[in-house]
Amino acid sequence: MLKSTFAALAAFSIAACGGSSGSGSNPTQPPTQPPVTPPTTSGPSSLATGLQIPWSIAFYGSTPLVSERGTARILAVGVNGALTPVATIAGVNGSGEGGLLGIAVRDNYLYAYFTAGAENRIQRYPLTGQGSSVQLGTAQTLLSGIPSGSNHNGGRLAFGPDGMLYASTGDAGTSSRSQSLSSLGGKILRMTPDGRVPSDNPFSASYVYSYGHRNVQGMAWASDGSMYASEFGQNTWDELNQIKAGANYGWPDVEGKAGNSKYTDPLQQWATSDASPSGIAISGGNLYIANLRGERLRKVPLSATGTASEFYVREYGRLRDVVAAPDGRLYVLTNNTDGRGTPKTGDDRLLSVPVL
Ligand SMILES: [Ca+2]
Repeated sequence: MLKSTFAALAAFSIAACGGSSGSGSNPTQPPTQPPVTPPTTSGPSSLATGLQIPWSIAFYGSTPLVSERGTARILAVGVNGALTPVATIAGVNGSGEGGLLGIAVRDNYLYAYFTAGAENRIQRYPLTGQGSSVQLGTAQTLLSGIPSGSNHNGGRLAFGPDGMLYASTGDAGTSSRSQSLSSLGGKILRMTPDGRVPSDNPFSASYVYSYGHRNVQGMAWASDGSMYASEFGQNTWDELNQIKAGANYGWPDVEGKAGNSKYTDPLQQWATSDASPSGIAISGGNLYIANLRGERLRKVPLSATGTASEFYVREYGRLRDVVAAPDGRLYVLTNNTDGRGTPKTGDDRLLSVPVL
């Protein structure tokens, strides 16, 4: 009985996948039958509309959570696009590009990076409840004193395959911070999930993991453990870097590829008008970059990191974040409601797009 049920399920699943591996080997599917399109290849769709300056996506189970920079809200996105406010993060006080920025979820905690007046701060909150009825418990501050400014606040949070929490910071308008190992600005920081300095960080008793950054807002890891980060240039070159512990990425001494052995050059660089890269994600051997000014999703094959292809150019406006979703798709946040973009009806939105 079990065996026959399994055989029936296997036949169903082969048919549902469209027989792309060769219809001749499957007698239940005639060669003339058009392939069934699995959901992962259907086109872009809006999962949620009416967001106000959304910045970051994280998943609590299969429920997408979205941060809003200006309102300081965390919203849960329901299957029908309903937005349920989970919490308003207390203490958020930012001007310019500051506010509630990156969020991450790990082991029933939500982590948030936000501007609190004269500093940026990282806190975590216990998560309780299920699905869109999730709630936040009492805040625990993991790290404060990250420089803040009206611009270049960094703000992305992500967990690495080593179980450590990484945070990207910006120079907050004072570029000399980036080369100073005593400043938390212009860095990628690495900490334990409860906010301590890991014993194997590259600089003793320091959160600093890499330095010489101007404004990093995207971090992701390949299946082989390699770490990548996107970085905004000033007015010449935006960068995609491979991040190594203790390395110096050059800002403000150099922008883009310098060929100077003191600094680690980017894998690839783009004119700021074509890029302005914020969130990044890795799926299926490719890296995807959400671009603000460039208003496009860019794909970089990890097997050829000096190459790229582009999607949705100027179709959805400015793009702030991209993540690999549990349903196998890419989720993308638009960023058209902060005064720099041209919002269309329904903006800002959370998009679901196929893995391209
Ligand atoms: Ca650089």
